[in-house]
Amino acid sequence: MKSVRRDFLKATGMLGLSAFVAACKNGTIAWTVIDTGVPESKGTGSNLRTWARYPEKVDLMMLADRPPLLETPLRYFLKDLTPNDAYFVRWHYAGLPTRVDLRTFRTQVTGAVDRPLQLSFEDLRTKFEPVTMTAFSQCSGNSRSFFRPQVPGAQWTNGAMGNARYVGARLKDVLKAAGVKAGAVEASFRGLDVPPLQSSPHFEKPLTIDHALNGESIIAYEMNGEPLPMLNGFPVRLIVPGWFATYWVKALSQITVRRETLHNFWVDTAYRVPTTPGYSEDPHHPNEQTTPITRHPTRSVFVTPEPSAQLRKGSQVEIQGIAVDDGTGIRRVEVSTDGGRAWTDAALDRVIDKYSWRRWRMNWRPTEVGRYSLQCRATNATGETQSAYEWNHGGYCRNVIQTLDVDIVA
Ligand SMILES: Nc1nc2c(c(=O)[nH]1)N[C@H]1C(S)=C(S)[C@@H](COP(=O)(O)O)O[C@H]1N2
Ligand SMILES: [Mo]
Repeated sequence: MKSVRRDFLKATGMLGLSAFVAACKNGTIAWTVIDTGVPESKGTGSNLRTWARYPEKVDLMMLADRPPLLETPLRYFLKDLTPNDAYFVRWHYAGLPTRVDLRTFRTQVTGAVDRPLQLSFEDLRTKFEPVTMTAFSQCSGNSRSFFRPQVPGAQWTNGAMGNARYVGARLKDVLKAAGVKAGAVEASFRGLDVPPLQSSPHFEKPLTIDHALNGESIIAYEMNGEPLPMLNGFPVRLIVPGWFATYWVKALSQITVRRETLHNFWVDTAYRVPTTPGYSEDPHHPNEQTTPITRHPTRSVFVTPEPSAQLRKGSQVEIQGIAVDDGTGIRRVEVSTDGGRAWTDAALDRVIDKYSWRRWRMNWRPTEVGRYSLQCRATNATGETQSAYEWNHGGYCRNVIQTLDVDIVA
């Protein structure tokens, strides 16, 4: 399969705050397919793996091209914030927005409300108190390629995640402005992307009304000090901190307050996990009871060394990684360099923000030539930690202890 490289006419560039609105007014992106990328290995459909450059993005690992599934290389996780142009991308439908006119774009709030609203980008920026937060997001299928036995679906390694600083309006304030009627049970969220067939369901996800009103979720219009990239939800997206990115609806155009719970493919069939501890089930006897994916379980991931690294005997190595949970707070990260027999505490970097990842590091001097099996294990403030084995048929919510084999050479 031929890989593609995409280029685009950048409408925004590097801008000061005054130019921000003006640039966004013409938030238009022209997509042009030009040139080929460099195939890393062969594959088809959702298992394609090559490098590709999309509009507003650096070269990312492409798992699928239409709709784009783009994975962030590990080296971008060596900083507190993941750059917008390296942030991973996941859309379900090829009919994603590539052009948004801010003069006509609205986020509608309808359903069981006293005053239906039609909010422009400007309304969201100026009529509600701005909230700034750094939050971690991750696809529910992040790291799916490591499940054994293998499971179908996008074969992400560990790069379907990132950490960014957002500014936005509280979802609660927007819902209060509309006046949520008594008896409302859910608010649901839909973006500008359209399904390929009229009969396919819009990508629409619900939160319980209590969750939507808890004051934590925001409708973000700024990401790392810039407008959101088109591929990450320009002009506004929902941020549901501590919860998997499947709820972080991009190009948010419709909020519906509901008296009855939403039922669609995305709620009833996709994005569900077994109701068992650790969402784990026997590959030969999958669990019949499932429940929607929600919060991030406690987890740590190695960032460096990279899986392919060859390190020298006797050299000083700084192992680095990230740890996340649902916002309760990471208390401890331990590292083993001998396949899980002995564990040493890693040093935790400062707390960036409640729903941010926490970075960690540990010095290591390998003394022998050969293969070392590194492992990392995070524990959060409630004592939730990671286990050695978990499996589910969707390949979701992976948080088993990571094992990273590194080769030490003379
Ligand atoms: N409108 C819209 N929002 C969406 C999706 C989508 O297909 N359409 N996919 C969701 C899923 S499953 C993920 S993992 C994240 C990906 O966000 P990103 O592309 O900004 O990293 O967007 C979420 N929000
Ligand atoms: Mo996802």
